[in-house]
Amino acid sequence: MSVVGFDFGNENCLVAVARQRGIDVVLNDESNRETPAIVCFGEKQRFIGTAGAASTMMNPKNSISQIKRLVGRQFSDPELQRDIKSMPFSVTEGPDGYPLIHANYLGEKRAFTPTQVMGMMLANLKGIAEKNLNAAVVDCCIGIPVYFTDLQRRAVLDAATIAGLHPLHLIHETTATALAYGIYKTDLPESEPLNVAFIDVGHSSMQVCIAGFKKGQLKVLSHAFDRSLGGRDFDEALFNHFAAKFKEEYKIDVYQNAKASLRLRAACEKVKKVLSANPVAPLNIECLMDEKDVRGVMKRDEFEEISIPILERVKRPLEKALADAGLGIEDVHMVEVVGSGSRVPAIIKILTEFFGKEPRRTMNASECVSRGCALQCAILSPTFKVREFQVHESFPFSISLAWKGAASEAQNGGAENQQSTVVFPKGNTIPSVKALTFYRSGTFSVDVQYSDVSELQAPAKISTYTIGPFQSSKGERAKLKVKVRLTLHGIVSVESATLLEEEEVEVPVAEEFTKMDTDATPASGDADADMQDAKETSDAAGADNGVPESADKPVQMETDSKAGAPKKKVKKTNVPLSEIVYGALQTVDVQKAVEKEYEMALQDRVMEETKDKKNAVESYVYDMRNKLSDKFHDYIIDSEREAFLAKLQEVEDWLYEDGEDETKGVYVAKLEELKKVGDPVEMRFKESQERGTVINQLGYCI
Ligand code: ATP
Ligand code: K
Ligand code: MG
Repeated sequence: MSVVGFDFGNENCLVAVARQRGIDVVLNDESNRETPAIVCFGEKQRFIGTAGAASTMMNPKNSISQIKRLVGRQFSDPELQRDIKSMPFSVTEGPDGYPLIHANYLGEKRAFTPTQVMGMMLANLKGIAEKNLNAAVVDCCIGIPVYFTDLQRRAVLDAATIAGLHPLHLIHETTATALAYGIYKTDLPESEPLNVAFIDVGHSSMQVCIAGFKKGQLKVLSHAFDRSLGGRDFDEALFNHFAAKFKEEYKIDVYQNAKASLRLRAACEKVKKVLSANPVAPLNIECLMDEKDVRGVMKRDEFEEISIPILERVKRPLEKALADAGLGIEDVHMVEVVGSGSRVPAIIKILTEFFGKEPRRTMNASECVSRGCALQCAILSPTFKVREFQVHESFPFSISLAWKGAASEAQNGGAENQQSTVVFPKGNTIPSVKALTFYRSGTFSVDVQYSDVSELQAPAKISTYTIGPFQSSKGERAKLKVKVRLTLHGIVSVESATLLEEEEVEVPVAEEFTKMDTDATPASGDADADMQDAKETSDAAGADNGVPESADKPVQMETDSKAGAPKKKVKKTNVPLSEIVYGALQTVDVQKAVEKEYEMALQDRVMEETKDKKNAVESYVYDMRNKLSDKFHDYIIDSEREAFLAKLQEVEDWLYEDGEDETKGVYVAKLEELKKVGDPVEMRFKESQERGTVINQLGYCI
């Protein structure tokens, strides 16, 4: 199996692989460690990653970026609405209320879901890993922001499926960073934990994680975030500043021109980076719009001035992380800053003031997430031996189960009797399984929902499960145990429903019973009416050990075969379950997307090979022409040389005219045609080199 970690950034992606000697961040085809998260749709193929970034300026409207902002979100999401305003490509509302991305591809208007586009990018990253490992990559860990909703997490899994990847763990980016920080430390305390605050400021968001480290383990104490505070916001502030300035000074409105906007934004990003190390930065763009060259300058003071609305928001997640961890400033022993967006000096200033100590940069700020992901993958992989290190992850949201009360079931119009209970409170360990007991007389449904949507831009309801049909033997309300799972990826689902029936059976020993159904009776005196219907029975992670009732044995009897005294036993029967996850792709749609991706990848490969073959013809022409006037000169008779040179010229002209856009086979044939003439010349030259003899112009040995 492959051991690979992916940091899928809103701007930059990194791939780390585990080798026996350690973790390496690998280079892409262009020898960069960072791969831009861009897909550029072309006339004949897609350009992804660095190639995509290179095509963006030529083809801004068909260059899709910032996909992390779009996956798993409703079109009406106000954050998405704000984001798409500054995106140069078209995003519209699909029939399901989710965004569709439009691009011209292969000369046609095409629409793609954000999940599909993310799949394209992941496939590209998978290819980078495969080239470096020289092996197929399927198993992996992918970093995700801690604030990703259930739906966003599902979208990442679907994107991974489209890319042919199988994530063993979608790990929170800051947790991956904390893991990469702690696993190599040999001086971690035995008892009192070392508390470290990790702050990641990326392209579009800021995340904070406070973790307590002890020898051999880390415990996440809290997560906090601002979903819309990152490096790009500074670019945008500069962009708006210069756009207004140029409108006045040069009478140009860059907002009306996708290419000019893109160029100005890129220039503003550069200005921001220069200002991280210098007090002043110039901005010059030739021919920005209407053939006008523009000039400007920005001082760091002024930059910080126009960035105040952004900088003011940095403190909030810090305060929240501290409060949720139940720590005071003095309890935070170390502050580590990562993410390239944190290079803005004003951010460091705020962090220093807040924590009363200088934040440190002991980690590789751009690589730590991918390294942590690869480490986590190595931990989960049976093929790797990794230092013993436990990660206790904490879930950032509170999840409830909601249902209509059983009391109303009997009465007419009791729809209002909506009840709910928190199944996984905020801070719950990941992964975890819990069981609830319901007493029902017929098919019923439960909703999985966020307990508190104030921190989220998402509808409260995640999914609905219909449980049934089932038959109670006595015709009364049946007792059902419903198991809910919070997976390693931070996705919640109802996993199984089991009908529990007590029966009188002959059994000799009683000890068999003690291990099951401690929840046999609902708490009758409970003030909360909900508890009549549902009762939490096990809460620790894996208390149920996550062992689902096996599907092929729908009826399980907890009885002993030996005869004995009559005893109450419980018969367990699996109850059918149907699931609706709001906004999630259906399995068939994912499968269709897998097929489409395969087709597009094939088209890309054919085009790449065609380009390679065309290039081979072109370089043969140049190379042979040079050699004919140089080292091959004396190995071909003059008249033949002249003819060959003319032929080469003819092919060169053809490459720029009729042969510009040919199929792979045509280029292969053309190269063969040339080689038929050139190869004998080359052979005579080689033979003479080997023999060290002089050969006359006719190619005969003297
Ligand atoms: P996210 O984590 O939000 O998904 P990402 O991981 O792609 O995004 P990073 O690569 O960590 O983001 O950071 C990218 C941001 O860092 C960009 O906005 C970029 O302009 C900014 N950045 C890079 N270098 C510097 C610098 N020297 N000074 C200021 N900002 C910088
Ligand atoms: K990154
Ligand atoms: Mg990042």
